[in-house]
Amino acid sequence: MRVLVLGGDGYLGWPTALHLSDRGHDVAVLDNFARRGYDDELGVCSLVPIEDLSTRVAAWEEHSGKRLPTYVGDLLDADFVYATLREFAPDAVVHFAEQRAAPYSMIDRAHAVYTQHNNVIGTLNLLYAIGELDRDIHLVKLGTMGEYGTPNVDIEEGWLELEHNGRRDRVLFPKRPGSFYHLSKVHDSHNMEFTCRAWGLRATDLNQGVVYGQTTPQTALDPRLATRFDYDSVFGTVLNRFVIQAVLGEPLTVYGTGNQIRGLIDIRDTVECIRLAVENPAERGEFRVFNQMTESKSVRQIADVVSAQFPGPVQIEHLTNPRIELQEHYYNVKHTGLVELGLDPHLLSDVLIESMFPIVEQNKHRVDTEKLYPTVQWTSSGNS
Ligand code: NAD
Ligand code: USQ
Repeated sequence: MRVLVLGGDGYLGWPTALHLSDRGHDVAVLDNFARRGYDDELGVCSLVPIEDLSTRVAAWEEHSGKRLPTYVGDLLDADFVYATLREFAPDAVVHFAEQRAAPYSMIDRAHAVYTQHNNVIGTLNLLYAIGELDRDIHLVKLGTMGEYGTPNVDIEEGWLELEHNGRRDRVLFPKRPGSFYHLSKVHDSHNMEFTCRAWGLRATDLNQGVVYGQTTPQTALDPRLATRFDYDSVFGTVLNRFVIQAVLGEPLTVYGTGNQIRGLIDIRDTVECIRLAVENPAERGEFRVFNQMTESKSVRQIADVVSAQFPGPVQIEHLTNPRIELQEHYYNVKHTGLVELGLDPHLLSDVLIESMFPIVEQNKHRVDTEKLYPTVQWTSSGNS
């Protein structure tokens, strides 16, 4: 299949492009390098050095014999989006290309507006381009488990069978997200569901949990193929940060009680879930939702696993939670759809965490420890 990967220079987009290419698909990559710009703005960089896109693509061609066409531009530029779809003519578009850090979206008004404008309008431009150029294109879009929040009932895969005052209906599962970033994903989901209903588009919304890990079989082939590994308090995600903090001898920064529970997924399962979604498209007019996570753990449990595996002393520090989020709550998520398509999950294991320690050890001199502590407060509206 011809697959266009939007956000293909990012943490997940790059290894996904390689995985799909490795499995025989004709893959192209689109990105505007906004993510590299946030590094400059925040004064941080990936723990593992990453090459520029042209070097990455050349390295992949050396290893695989396959050339990944690249499209450098912004999803906010509708003409660019239309021109790219016309030229590459994909069967599927995998959409990772959004601002994805909750703390970044909560810095102040300007960052909240940027996040929602970038994410919602970028996706809307894409929906229009697919709607006008080729309604057979399957949109595979990265959503997030955080769209649901932490409701006091079981979380279904996107849809809920509802009975109310003696009548029944199938409705989108109620959403209660916890940041302006997570809200942007809810707005995207509604826009996608509407275009499936109104225009007969086919779309899969992948409500993904927190990703951990940095290596896939393809990125491991050559250091020039490495994907990014974020450690800072804005873009670093919880398990990756705890592994890095352990190696640095810094305390693991558990926010609040640490009893807040999240869905997790290994980066190798992320790329495989995308392949499964691409190769098993939604029907025309169908808005299909999968919960893309493989297990649930509390933040404190994650800290305890990392601490138990690290072969040295580890301190766990409970910080005042900078976020507004429930810290004691029910959490039970249905996530069978991708397993039914063939996913065989890598669950969090001692081996996995142990394999992450050496990567951090090799690169720890690149860490600015001042960037480890949280600076963005959910209760503050910032200086906009
Ligand atoms: P990332 O920031 O590393 O990658 C996103 C890429 O999209 C970047 O390379 C960026 O430059 C590009 N981009 C952003 N806006 C763009 C625009 N307007 N036009 C063109 N390119 C643009 O993020 P990631 O961690 O790889 O996440 C990818 C997707 O997966 C995001 O949508 C995110 O919300 C979702 N997701 C990530 C995680 C996680 O733990 N990393 C978990 C769940 C869902
Ligand atoms: N947390 C800590 N200590 C830390 C960092 C985080 O206790 O040092 C806690 C947070 O308070 C939160 C949980 O860990 O309760 C997860 O935080 P995170 O930063 O790992 O993840 P989050 O902000 O939710 O965002 C990440 C990605 C985002 C994706 C989301 C999936 O950045 O793109 O959408 O995970 S989910 O959480 O399922 O919505």
